[in-house]
Amino acid sequence: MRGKTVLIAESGGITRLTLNRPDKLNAFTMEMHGELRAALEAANASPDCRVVVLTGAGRAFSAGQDLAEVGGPTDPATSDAGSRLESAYNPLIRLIASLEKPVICAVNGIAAGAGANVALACDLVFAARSASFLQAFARIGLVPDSGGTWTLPRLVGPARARGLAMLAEPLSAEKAEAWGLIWKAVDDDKLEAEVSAVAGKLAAAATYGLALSKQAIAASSTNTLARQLDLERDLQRLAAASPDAREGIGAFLEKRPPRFTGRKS
Ligand code: LHQ
Repeated sequence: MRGKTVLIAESGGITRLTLNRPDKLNAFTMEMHGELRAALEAANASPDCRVVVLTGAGRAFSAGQDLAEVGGPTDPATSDAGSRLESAYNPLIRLIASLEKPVICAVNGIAAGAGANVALACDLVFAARSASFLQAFARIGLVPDSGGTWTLPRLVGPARARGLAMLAEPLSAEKAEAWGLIWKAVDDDKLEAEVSAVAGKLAAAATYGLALSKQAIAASSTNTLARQLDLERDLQRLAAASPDAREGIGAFLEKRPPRFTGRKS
């Protein structure tokens, strides 16, 4: 299936979404937001989708908001950037964070502005060694958005978050891995194969359990230990009642590999 600004490929439980405006470094337009949201919602609703891979066409992952679309300093849309966040970026970040399937981001090249923070909202971030992460906002007088001011300090600590936000210098994939910003930096020519292997593994995993794990880890950022223990109790009860947990435990006892279906019930 081919969208205009987002390419969609579905195979073996993997939904691969490719941001597709390579001549503009996959900068986000409202059209791209619409197509990406629709594709993510469809993936979430489809029992055939067990994992989503998000990547970019060409030499970049994404350069963030298409600045031509928000116009120059006299364009009213620029002065109400907040409504663009409210209507497009914030729902996208919430959707990725609440998606009931793992979302892998394959950062194939530079991820700048909101492009960086969309990548960092994903569950597992792999980056090509030549890729970099750029909180470009300060270069144009803006504030990191798309969850960046929430994600960055949690992943790398406030000192590094302030440095990234204020200096707006590119951070290499290797440094991003060393700082704990991403899961892994991978040689450029191995990115696709490595991401496909991990996606294949997740496509055969206990999807519902992964969704509950994602939910628990997200909730931990505002929970006390006591509340988190209560949440783990409740989520474990749900997970343990699922067919995949019964299969997983049964397969362990029978000394055979599990065959997970990804079904909730
Ligand atoms: C672009 C863009 C771009 C349009 C490259 N837009 N064309 C939310 C809500 C509301 C308002 C504002 O913002 C936000 C969130 C945000 O994301 S704000 C941050 C927006 N992003 C940026 O500020 C990054 C802008 N891009 C760059 O700084 C550079 O392009 C980077 C460093 C990413 C890459 O540099 P180069 O490798 O030298 O590539 P280039 O600059 O030559 O870009 C190639 C083409 O892509 C070029 O078009 P052209 O027709 O001249 O070949 C650029 O104009 C276009 N492009 N980013 N964001």
